[in-house]
Amino acid sequence: MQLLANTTSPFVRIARVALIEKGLDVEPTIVDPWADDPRLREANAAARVPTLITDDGTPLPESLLIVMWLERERPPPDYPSLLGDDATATLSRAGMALGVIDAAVHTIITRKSTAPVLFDDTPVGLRRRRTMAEGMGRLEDIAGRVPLGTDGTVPMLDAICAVVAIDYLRFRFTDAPWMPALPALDALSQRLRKRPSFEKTSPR
Ligand SMILES: N[C@@H](CCC(=O)N[C@@H](CS)C(=O)NCC(=O)O)C(=O)O
Repeated sequence: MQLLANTTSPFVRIARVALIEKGLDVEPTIVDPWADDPRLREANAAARVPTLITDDGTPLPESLLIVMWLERERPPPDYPSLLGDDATATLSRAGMALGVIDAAVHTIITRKSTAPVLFDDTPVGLRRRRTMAEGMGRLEDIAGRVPLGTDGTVPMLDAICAVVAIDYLRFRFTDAPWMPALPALDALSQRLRKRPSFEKTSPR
């Protein structure tokens, strides 16, 4: 099995955390998706990370498809569930975090193509910023009331996506004045950082 990955992508991190929590600590093969690495091009016409190549050579792109595949290949009770007993709530909260991640990645990528105009100040850029601030605010509200993804000891998809989101925002939008205070999510990130799956995959 091979995981084509880079060290900063939040989508890669979701897949890597899920793989490790399911007991598959695949050493990532680091590729630059922007340099059209031939290994990535061949496996995935979209040339995006993450792309997993399964043991029988089947390429599997898209972070959430990798999670779906894992849930099917390594199901509970033998392996921890990433969805828990209330899958609808878990998926709904994971969706909130994914909206934020998508807006953050879109902003970072589009900045490159709109320079010298700062994409962030365009109407679409402001919309993406609103998504980040509002999405994190909503998640923070939930995380302050109910513990995210603590069905047992292993984090579920909502906690994984929420921590991937906040760590990516802290990494790429350090001290952004428009970001609300996120004490519950910061605490969750600190707590999960003690797990090898989060510690090893921290963006750098
Ligand atoms: N929906 C995809 C998004 C993957 C994605 O956008 N990856 C970025 C890195 S954060 C990438 O490889 N970008 C290269 C490109 O867009 O050409 C997923 O969930 O895996």
